[in-house]
Amino acid sequence: MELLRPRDKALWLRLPLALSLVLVILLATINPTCLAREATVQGKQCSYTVVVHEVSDSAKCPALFRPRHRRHKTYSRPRLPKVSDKLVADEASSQVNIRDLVNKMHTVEVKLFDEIVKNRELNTTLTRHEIYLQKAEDLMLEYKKNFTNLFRTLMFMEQKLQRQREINRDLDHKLSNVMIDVAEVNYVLEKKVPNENSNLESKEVEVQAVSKVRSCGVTDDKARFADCKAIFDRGHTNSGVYYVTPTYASCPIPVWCDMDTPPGGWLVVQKRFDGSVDFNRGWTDYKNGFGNVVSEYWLGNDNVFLLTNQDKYELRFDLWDFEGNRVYAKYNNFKIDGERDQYAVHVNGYEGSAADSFQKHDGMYFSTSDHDNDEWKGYHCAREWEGGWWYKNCWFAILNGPYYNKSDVRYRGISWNDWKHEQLRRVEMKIRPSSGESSVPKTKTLIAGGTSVKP
Ligand SMILES: [Ca+2]
Repeated sequence: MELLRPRDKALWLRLPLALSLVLVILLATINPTCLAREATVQGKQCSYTVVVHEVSDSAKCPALFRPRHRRHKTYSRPRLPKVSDKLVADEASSQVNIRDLVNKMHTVEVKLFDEIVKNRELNTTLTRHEIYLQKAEDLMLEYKKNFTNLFRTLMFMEQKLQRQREINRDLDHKLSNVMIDVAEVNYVLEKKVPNENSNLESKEVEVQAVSKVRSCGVTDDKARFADCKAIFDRGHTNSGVYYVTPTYASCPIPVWCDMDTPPGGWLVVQKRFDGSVDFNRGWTDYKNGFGNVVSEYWLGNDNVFLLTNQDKYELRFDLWDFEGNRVYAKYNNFKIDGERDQYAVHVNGYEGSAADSFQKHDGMYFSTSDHDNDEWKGYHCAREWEGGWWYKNCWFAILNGPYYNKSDVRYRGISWNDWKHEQLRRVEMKIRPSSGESSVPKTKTLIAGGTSVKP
């Protein structure tokens, strides 16, 4: 009984009393009598005793058992009350009902006992499951606690890692600055030819084509300058020879940077002033470039192609005559195509003091003494004018013809028709990243007007 709950125990204890009360009521109903009666039922598990108290006052008995009053004056022998057959039958019937009731009670008792056993087993199972559930809850709490600790540890590690990253970025930045300084010393300042105040005649810096330079030993990308403006922006304001590395080029090439012509940072692609370099050359020479960067040179169509296609560039011509006059023509948009497109020139957006003579060559292919790409059928402009150029029919401006050290010549080799029809003393072509949007048309556009020079 220890496994029974208190409620079950109380029910079990009250059950005989309740059954006794029910039995008394039944007996009082079925067989009322003033006599005390006892009934004892012996069952397997329990015994019951039913007591009906004797009625002390006959007046309280049922009317059936009340003594009859004498109604006659004559005496007659008193008659003893006879037990009627009906009462005998009722008593027998009551005994049978009691036995049936006892049997039923016994049956109910057995069923109740079975239910109690089942309930006890269910309670045992429930208790076991409750224990399991409690253990599971304990494990869950433990896991939750461990997870919380792990999460806090991860957050702490993440914060540490973030701080370490910030430290590394700071160190990388400082290291980069140091490397840039070192690289500038190694690749710019040490290779930089002394400025125009020094003896340039003693220096020789051959023009190099980026397509031919394979091994340069430069590994630090931060030391690469795309053009002279990038060098100028780094604070190098003296004109001279610097090394630039166009996009897609593996090695730097030497160029002359004009830091003096406003606003500075001009990369010179052509320079002539004394006729020391022969410009009457074939396709390959103009493709790769030739001459001396310190003196006269052609930077090379491949180099110019890479430079003018890595960004938006503007082109400037500086022109000097033999009288000491200087003019310029600037084009806000300039680029040339690659070799498979015959280095076609795209130029527009003129401004300057020389008047426009070059935009009339816009869209023209490059021609040399061994490549006739001009528009004049049956005539080879480059061969006749002895220099590579973007000939049309044949030219409005020409800068690569023969150098004549005087202005009064019949066949001019360096000339700008819209300024003056005579040989020029000095000329420079230079490029610089353009600040404006490019408006170079993709199709060839020939500008009418001007004077086309024919032999
Ligand atoms: Ca032709």
